[in-house]
Amino acid sequence: MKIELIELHHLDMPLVHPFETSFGRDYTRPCILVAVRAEGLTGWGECVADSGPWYSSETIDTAWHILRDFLIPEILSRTVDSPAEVVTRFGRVRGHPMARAGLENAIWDLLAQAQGISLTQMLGGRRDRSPVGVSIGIEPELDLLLEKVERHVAEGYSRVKLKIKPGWDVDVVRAVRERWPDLLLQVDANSAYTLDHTPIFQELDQFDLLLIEQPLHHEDIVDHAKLQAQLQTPVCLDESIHSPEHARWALDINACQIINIKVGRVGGLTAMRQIHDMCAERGVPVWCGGMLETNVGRAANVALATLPNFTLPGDISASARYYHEDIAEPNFTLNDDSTLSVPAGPGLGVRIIPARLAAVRLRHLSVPE
Ligand code: NPQ
Ligand code: MG
Repeated sequence: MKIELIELHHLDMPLVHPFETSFGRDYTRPCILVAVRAEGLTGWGECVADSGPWYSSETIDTAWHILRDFLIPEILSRTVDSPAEVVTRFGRVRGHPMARAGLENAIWDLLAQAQGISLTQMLGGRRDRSPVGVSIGIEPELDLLLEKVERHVAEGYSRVKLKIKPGWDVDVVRAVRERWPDLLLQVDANSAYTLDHTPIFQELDQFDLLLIEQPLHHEDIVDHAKLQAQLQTPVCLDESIHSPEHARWALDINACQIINIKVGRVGGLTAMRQIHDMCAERGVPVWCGGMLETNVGRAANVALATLPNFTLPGDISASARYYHEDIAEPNFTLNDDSTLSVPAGPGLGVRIIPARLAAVRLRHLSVPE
């Protein structure tokens, strides 16, 4: 297909509930939606960079720059018939995985639509639903956190992830575990600790957690290997894994027993699938991380999490938990078995509502104009 037009839409979406992690509290969520047009079809991809370099070093503005000045020119007016060609063309660009993923994923949607198949089919997924859980931010008080867990368990989520940081860890996990002895429970530190805190993680061992996510430095694998050797609970890496190579390095030194795959953080659906396959060969489970996506990114997550080695529930909650009015339909709603269904229809299976897109849009670029 000859790529005729590429558009970038910088959005700012008001969140239903503010979300607090060890790096701050957010009331709105920005993103860049990438639209790629060819032969009367439009493919969509979501770039999950944030306004500032908090979770990752990428930002909305770095992604905009890399997309506009380096990635878009690689494929505009060219013929693209497979995602692999896009990955090859982007090979000259180092870093900036979220920017690359936004555009590569839009190409996947476009090519799936052109073939009349779903993104799930194109990826090789064989399920029609993906297991999901809920990620709960740091709350001002323990009672408020317990109320939130209560609400989400009542809604039907079978797995809960708690954000932790020094001073908000062992007591919080103990309180939740005492009240819900059988709940699938895990924690995410977003790099808020060092090896000096090893005794805290050894204390957490008693609570039968599914995993401890990214306890140490955001680029580290060596210290994580030292920590994993002293724990029963599996360490899971998130921030440290930016590519299939990082995943291999981490597994080779036993830095973790589980990997959180975020398609943006690893640079697109092709790299996502490489990491998935390599982990499957080594018997390492993976699960789909979340970045507070709109229904565009959510649809991609639900599709990719149908791959067979996504055996743990993903951070992919129902749409209504994040946004009052999403820019795409249909909304995702929770099934009785704590899953989200893959939408029917080709590609991502969601359609953009142009008036809603315009209402939350801060900036727009169209090439050619
Ligand atoms: C994680 N996500 O697994 C991330 C962290 C995260 C659902 O816990 C704006 C930009 C908001 C980046 C919220 C979840 C974010 C963000 C959370 C990253 O570590
Ligand atoms: Mg995480």
